[in-house]
Amino acid sequence: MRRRRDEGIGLEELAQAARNHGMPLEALRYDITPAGLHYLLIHYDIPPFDPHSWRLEIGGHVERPLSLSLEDLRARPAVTEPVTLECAGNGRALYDDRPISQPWLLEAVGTASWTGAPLAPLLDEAVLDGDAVDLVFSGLDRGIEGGEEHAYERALAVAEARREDVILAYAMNGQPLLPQHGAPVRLIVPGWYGMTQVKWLASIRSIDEPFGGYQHEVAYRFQRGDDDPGVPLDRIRPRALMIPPGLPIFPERERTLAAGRVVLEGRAWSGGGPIERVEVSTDGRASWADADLGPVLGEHAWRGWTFVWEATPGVCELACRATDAAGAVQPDEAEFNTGGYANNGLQRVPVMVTD
Ligand SMILES: Nc1nc2c(c(=O)[nH]1)N[C@H]1C(S)=C(S)[C@@H](COP(=O)(O)O)O[C@H]1N2
Ligand SMILES: [Mo]
Repeated sequence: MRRRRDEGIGLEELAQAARNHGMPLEALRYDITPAGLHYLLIHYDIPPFDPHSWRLEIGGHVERPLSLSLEDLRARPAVTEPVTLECAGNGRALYDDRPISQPWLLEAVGTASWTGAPLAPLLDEAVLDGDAVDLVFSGLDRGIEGGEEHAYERALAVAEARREDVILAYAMNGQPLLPQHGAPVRLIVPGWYGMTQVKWLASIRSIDEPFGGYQHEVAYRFQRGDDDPGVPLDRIRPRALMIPPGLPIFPERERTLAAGRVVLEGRAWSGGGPIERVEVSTDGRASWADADLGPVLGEHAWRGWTFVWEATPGVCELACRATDAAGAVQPDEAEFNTGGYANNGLQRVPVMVTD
């Protein structure tokens, strides 16, 4: 089931959009997104769980399987880190042709301060077998997708899972995880798109061959056409967003502002390294100038930027563009792919400037 942009959205997509809200772009003003404003993506239903009887099982190809309670995890040394999460489907509804799924515009992003136990020491305790290839993270939630019933599961290669900033998080912004964000415990893999950040974690299984689950083999692949086997999505591509300036017009959400000095502000992030440059255009992408970058909040958190604009009367189109430390630059338009993923094409904000 596919839909063209000029066909608008249908009730199935509205059902997803009503469950899974985005972050209103004005919330780009906060370094750390208040939990209630952070975007949400839940494929199936929020599963029931009891924090007192919840256990995390670590097993499969390991020498010493572990079974941990929430108290066990909380008793371990903790790490707190600001991490920007973005859904791989962010921007999907802006492609000319897309699959029917979550119809994001640009708002599937947020940055929380996540606290949890680093995963690597737990893997050391369990002692992975020498033949371990992937670790499979299973959620408590189940559903049917592509006609297959399954638990939500994603895997990581052993070396990636052992990175010191990969944590099993039990707190978000200093509070226990909310049900919708994966309580009691979720995986956080800084730099990777959202599908990796398994919520409602139930088990971690060490396996001796590459994982072949649905969310790897069918979903979350960048495929240029139906015959292209594609490659799995992994790290977040660079993107800058701005807070749409001026006043919104209800319900169209067009913008209007008075001529004069306007401070544009926004955030930029990338899973490919820290943000090194943000450029802004106020003339429909004819010319670009550098924005001022704000402080670095953390290696895997978005970076604030500001740009002073002398707005003159008329209709104009604003845009912003990020470059990361690896030299990756946001494209004008992202490349079509059948899943509607990784659309980091430029945000364009038409504004009516009045006298
Ligand atoms: N168990 C489970 N984990 C999951 C999901 C899910 O549906 N089930 N959705 C994933 C996707 S696609 C995204 S983008 C992020 C969203 O995390 P958030 O809702 O806390 O923002 O969670 C990921 N983890
Ligand atoms: Mo996602």
